[in-house]
Amino acid sequence: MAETLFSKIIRREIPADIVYEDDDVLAFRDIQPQAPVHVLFIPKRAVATLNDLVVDDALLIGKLVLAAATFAKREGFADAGYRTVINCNPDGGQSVYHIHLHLLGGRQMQWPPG
Ligand code: DGP
Repeated sequence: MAETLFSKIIRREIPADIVYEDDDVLAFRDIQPQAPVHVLFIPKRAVATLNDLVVDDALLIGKLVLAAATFAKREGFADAGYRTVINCNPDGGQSVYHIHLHLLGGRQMQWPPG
């Protein structure tokens, strides 16, 4: 897959407001926040889209979700609630082709999202 700017963020070649990191996952604040809290959780091993996942990636994707929940608890808004989103391809609104989980919190979310 073609490298994206998220690989440069992982390598600290471009700046980002990094808020969480473990061996497999990095998280940083979205540059265009859609909520008071808007953090992107990415695997350090790049996968382009949800469509490219294979069974061996299941643990990695689980770790993204767990990292988001851990962050929400740590920041104190887990009980109030939040939304997680993974966009896929153009109709899903994906613009960066390094899979990422959006964590949105700090306000009431609406449904349907539009
Ligand atoms: P998506 O549309 O699901 O592919 O989300 C990509 C998100 O990435 C979008 O909300 C804006 C964010 N983004 C794009 N470029 C940068 C960047 O250079 N830094 C940060 N922190 N976020 C970025």
